[in-house]
Amino acid sequence: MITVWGRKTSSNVQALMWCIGELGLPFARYDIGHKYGGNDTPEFLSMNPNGTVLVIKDGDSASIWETGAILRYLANRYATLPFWPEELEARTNIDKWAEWSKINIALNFTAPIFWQVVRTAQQHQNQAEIAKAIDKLSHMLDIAESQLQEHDFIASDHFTLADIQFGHTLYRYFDIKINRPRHPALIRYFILF
Ligand SMILES: N[C@@H](CCC(=O)N[C@@H](CS)C(=O)NCC(=O)O)C(=O)O
Repeated sequence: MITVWGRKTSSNVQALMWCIGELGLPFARYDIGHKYGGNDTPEFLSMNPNGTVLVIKDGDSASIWETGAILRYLANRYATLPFWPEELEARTNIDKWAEWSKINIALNFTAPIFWQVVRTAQQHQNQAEIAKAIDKLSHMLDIAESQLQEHDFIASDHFTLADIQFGHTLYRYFDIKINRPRHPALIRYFILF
């Protein structure tokens, strides 16, 4: 049984729950963080000194934090081909796209675009900054667009762990009101999910 501490509105929790679903793992999840609080208690901080969500335990394992590490842990322990292949070169290719998605897509989207558009009152939004951030992200998405013109999924022609790290951010990207640049292969890929 995987125990998850993290509110379902967190994009990290969404990535994890997608992974748990794909791997068919039993789980229990507790809403922690943001409006639910609970991430500044001594009990929580003893599991994750950062005070952020999410955290998991697998059975009575030690606590694990950092979403990327958690996804890799679950994949190492429970996944099979082609989601997380054993062969080093194939696995590293997936890991490369997963890491790229976390660093380049999630970071360039969440704070500079999502928080500005969704969490900031309209009168405080800086439209010029938002447009600049969309332009910066767009150059990253051009790389994904080229990859998706060649492959069905972000790392290869199969659904893998990298699609969870990439796809969970797209869910928000396509859900909010912004001027999105044209990326037809990206749209084709997104509607698969
Ligand atoms: N690098 C960490 C980031 C953790 C993080 O910043 N989590 C956010 C939610 S996505 C958080 O805990 N925010 C404060 C809160 O929800 O109270 C990871 O990938 O797990």
